[in-house]
Amino acid sequence: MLEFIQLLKQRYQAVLAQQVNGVSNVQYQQRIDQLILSEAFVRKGQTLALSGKPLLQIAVVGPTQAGKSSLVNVLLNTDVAGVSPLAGYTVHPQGFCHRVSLADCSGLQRYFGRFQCIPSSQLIAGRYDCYALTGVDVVSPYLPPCVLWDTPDFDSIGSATYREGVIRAVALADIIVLVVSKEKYADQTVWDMMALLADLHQPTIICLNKLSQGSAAVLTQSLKEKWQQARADVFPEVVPLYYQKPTGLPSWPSAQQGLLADMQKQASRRQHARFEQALLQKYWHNWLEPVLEEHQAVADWEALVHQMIAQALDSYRRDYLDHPHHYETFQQAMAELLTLLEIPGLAGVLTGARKALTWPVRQLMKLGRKQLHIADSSHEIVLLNQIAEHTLIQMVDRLLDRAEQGKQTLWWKDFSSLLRARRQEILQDFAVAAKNYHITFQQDVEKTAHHLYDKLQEQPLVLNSLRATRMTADAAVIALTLQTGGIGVHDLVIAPAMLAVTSYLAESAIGGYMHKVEAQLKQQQLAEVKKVLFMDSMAKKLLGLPGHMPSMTHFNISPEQLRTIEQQEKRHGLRLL
Ligand SMILES: Nc1nc2c(ncn2[C@@H]2O[C@H](COP(=O)(O)OP(=O)(O)OP(=O)(O)O)[C@@H](O)[C@H]2O)c(=O)[nH]1
Ligand SMILES: [Mg+2]
Repeated sequence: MLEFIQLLKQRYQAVLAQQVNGVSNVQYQQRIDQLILSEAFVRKGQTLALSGKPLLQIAVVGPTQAGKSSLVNVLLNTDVAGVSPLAGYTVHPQGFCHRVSLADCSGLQRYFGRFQCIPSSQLIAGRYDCYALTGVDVVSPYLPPCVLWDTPDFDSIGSATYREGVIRAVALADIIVLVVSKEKYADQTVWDMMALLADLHQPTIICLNKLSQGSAAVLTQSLKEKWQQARADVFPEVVPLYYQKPTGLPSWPSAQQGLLADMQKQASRRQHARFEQALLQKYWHNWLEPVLEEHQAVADWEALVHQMIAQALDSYRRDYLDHPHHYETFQQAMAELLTLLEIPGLAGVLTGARKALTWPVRQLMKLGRKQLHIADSSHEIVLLNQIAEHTLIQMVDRLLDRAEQGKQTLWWKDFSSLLRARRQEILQDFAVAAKNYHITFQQDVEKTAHHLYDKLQEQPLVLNSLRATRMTADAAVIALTLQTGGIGVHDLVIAPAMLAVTSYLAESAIGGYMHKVEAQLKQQQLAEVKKVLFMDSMAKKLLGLPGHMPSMTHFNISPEQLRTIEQQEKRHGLRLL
């Protein structure tokens, strides 16, 4: 699950960074926050499971200049945290170990993952994937043994660059100390953050900083209203902090000295797994919305591919198989048949040519040149290539139509560019496959010729009269000329002698049989063209295209990936969808 959340987060970030039109920036930013938070919370669960006695983690959070770092110093009674009047001063999560040894914190590195732990003196602005842990040699009356985290703000202009660090530190916390000043407490960013954290069920206190005497009650009431708008849980305890002139620091009221130690008991670690599941379940559907929209687009694309291929096959049937002037394959079988018949007198016709032909004919056949020549001159191949080209042109048009329909516009636009870029390659592969199909299919043509020949032998009357006619001798010469490369396949279809032989046989005693084998040949041919050319070559490439969409602008998470993760979670008892 962790890897999947990371993947989803990266894709959201990439898509958002491309400033893709039509994408709701605010919504995507919110989802990125939810993903960062959930990733961190899952990591926390793993950390808790691995450590026997987990350390208490307290995070001080709030908007910039609220006095977070100052409060950390107050709670620790030192000046370890950097304080400055410059907004966005703290930019890295910094943990201070109070009555906890640094060695006990070693498990935290696993939690922080790609974030590197470096000494606080070496933290530099500009590199945000790091955090610091510092041992503090004091015993604070306000704190139980814990790691106290000073966190960066989440509202300054620059905070987007270090936001992940804030959320990491905040999600780790068992207790949240929200620091707001009277200037900042009403900011929407504060309450968005509090709303986001609600599902983590962390016990929280609110420190109202930079107070002037007498203003606490009014502000607390207003705070309560804000809290209730953002969260469903009980309004937390408020700690009013007043400025201490001599130290320049706010002071923690003595009446609430033991507050943080008491809150420890409320930390609900045992329920972590339940909260984690609820968190994922809450967001899962929303997170996947653009992923599922892409799946829908891919499904629409697949339907389009099948529809267009069905149309292509219809054209093939209409313009080739069922076209009286174009269908040449059966005529090739007839030509083969003629070479099987030993036609008297043919030798005479060919005497001159025969000597010259015999050797090269055999050689050519051995090399498969006969098939090549037939394939090169075939009208069928020309037509198939035309159909393929026409199909792809139509597909691009259809994709642009989809883009204009307004749903998933960018996906369809990018996809049509992808198809245009790949079109030539697909057509070239198709042309190669078409030629190979044609050559291989000659075996079926020859088989058909042999069936006819066998049938003729059962009808000696037909066979003999066929052998004896002049038209047969003429047709046989044409057949031989085709096979030696003298004419193209299409010439065969229009040669009168060939037509005469075909109609003679059609009207003879084997006419019915001839029609049957012709129909069979066509059927085999259609099945072969469909499988080898349109399914295995064209459809396969077209259906694989969505996988080549750029990951910078699209989620590209396959239904299989999604199914795998959902099943994996189901085994852990989590029903995501
Ligand atoms: N007047 C007054 N100033 C305060 C108080 N607490 C902090 N400050 C000042 O407010 C400024 C910001 O304090 P920080 O503690 O650095 O605030 P922060 O929330 O850590 O700010 P970032 O790190 O920028 O997010 C500093 O100049 C502090 O001296 C207070 O209680 N009263
Ligand atoms: Mg600070």
